[in-house]
Amino acid sequence: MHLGLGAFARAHTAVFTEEAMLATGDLGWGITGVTQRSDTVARQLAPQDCLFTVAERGARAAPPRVVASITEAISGRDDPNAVVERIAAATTTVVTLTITEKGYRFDPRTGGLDLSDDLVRADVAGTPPLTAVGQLARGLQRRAENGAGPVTVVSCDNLPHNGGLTRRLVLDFAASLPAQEAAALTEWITANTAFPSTMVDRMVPATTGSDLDGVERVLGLRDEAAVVAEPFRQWIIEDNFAGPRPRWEDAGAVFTQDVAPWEAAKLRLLNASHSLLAYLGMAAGYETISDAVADDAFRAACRGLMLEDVLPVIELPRELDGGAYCAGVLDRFANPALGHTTAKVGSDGSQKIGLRLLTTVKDNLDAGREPRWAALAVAAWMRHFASTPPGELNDPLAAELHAALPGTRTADAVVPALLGLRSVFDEALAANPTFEKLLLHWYSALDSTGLDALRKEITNG
Ligand code: CS2
Repeated sequence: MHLGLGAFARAHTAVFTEEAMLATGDLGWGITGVTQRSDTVARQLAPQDCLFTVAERGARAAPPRVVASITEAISGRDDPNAVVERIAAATTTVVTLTITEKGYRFDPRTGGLDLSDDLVRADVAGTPPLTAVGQLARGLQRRAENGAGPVTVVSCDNLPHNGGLTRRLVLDFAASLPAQEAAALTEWITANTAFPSTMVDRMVPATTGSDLDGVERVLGLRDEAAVVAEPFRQWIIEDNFAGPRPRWEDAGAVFTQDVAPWEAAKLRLLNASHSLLAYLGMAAGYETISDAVADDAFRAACRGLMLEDVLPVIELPRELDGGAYCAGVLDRFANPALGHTTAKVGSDGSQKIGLRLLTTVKDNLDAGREPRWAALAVAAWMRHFASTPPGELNDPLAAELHAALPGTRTADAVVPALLGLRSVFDEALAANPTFEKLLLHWYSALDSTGLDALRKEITNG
């Protein structure tokens, strides 16, 4: 099973699974993919027997390939009961997830399930579940009733400790059920499931019409479900499974006891500088990440963020050379053939900022250092937020955050107002004078001093 059948899942998880089957000859695997909020991908895949093309873009791109590891695509929105049934089937031994940060519906203040969320409440009350956590919990409950045996839930989203987080959210859901049900489900989950953490990496932009035309020219067929991706792909998986799984290691995945240092490197170096580029890029009118990273000053800011703010405060995996990793990240951002838009990477900022940047801000402040570049990224997000009409913002908190904004959009009005949002900044961080000073400085630089002065300041270090 795969929950969240977007472009990323097709270009990553489905490819690893197919390669594992090809490498081992064990063709017994197949993925039932579930779309979450929209049924588009399920509708695109169904009439083409769930076959789809992965077209790599950039230097050393492999020729397009047709991937066959998805065997069924269903719309979770339209048929939630089918999702529950499939999770509960004895033939399902692994459920992978790419549902994006907001799909987890957790409360960043507690790290637990957001029980004030309307959809979560409806799922707990017993309507056919529409949230991923509700589908998982109800599927596991049915599995227990069916005696369908152990299952592993594998989160593949850019969240720290994604396995432990997913487990906690499912257990929070279970605990909200009536007492007897709650006890039975909690006990079953404890005895029959594993929730390994994973780090996934592949840049996968949204597919455009011209991507589909390009694939059609090579393939000779119209593939409505084709995806484009960079050649690079990586999957680090905690070796903690409750039952059978595809031999993903034969497809290049790495199994390890401790994913945390890999997650930290990916999220706090790559994803954090991706966000920095997205917001600086949008401020300067760049449409793509490759255009933004070609701006010398913006590239220098990314380097500053990674080398000065992040590397000194994280613990890298032994196998990873920090400097080489950062250089590799900048090279990948520069891929001109990918067309990864700043708008896409900049979407859902309220969900990403905390995970990607604020831990780095705190770690530096705790060590008595100024997190200059991480603060620049947060200020650039604030500016993007305050200068874009709520209707044009792609962010689940757009309305809430806009309601908190003052009429005047100057740095000294906007920065304190957004720092007051407890769904993004905790109290201690919001009250930190060094952080606020940095935000005020960078916000004004972006807003009133102008981009050329900002570029000069960045370049001068
Ligand atoms: C990006 C990620 O959209 C975003 O927020 O930072 O999707 C990024 O491309 C992937 O995590 C790369 O593995």
